[in-house]
Amino acid sequence: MRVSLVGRAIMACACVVAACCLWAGPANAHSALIGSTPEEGAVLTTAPGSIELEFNENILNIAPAIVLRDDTDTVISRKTPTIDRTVVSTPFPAGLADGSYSIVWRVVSEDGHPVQGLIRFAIGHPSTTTPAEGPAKARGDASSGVPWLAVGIAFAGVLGVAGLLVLRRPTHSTPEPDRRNT
Ligand SMILES: [Cu+2]
Repeated sequence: MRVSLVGRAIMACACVVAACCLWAGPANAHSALIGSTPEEGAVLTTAPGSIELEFNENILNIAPAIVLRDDTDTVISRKTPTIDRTVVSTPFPAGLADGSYSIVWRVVSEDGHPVQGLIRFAIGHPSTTTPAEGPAKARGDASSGVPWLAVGIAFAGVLGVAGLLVLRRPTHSTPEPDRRNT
């Protein structure tokens, strides 16, 4: 009975590690943006009440960021957004002038990989000057050591369970209350 429990625990750990490695491996496992307010390229008649980003899977609450810039690349707002499962949002600043704006966002997807992107939009009408290219550089470079955090947590968990199993062994030789009928 106990051997099979230990065996099951080891099997479970092995499965968790295998699943974790497979899961963290492919780059296409990152969370993807599936919708936003404002949308990329939108020309809004009025400013939205909030900036909302919707992803295809839950977002981890690890240093999310939404930065709003105007057409001169000046930062208008840089607040820590709220995460509600797959939706990351932050209030939109009131009283902004018509023109072009850009949003740079960065979140950590459920698989531990950071993802980021750029959304350009305009309120009223696009600015006559084109936005600076600065935010575009933030795009694409999503590589980082963060997946190792998940791998590290998984191995720490395995070591912890293994440690518990080892620690529990000596107690098997001492009589336990539920063994009085053997
Ligand atoms: Cu990923």
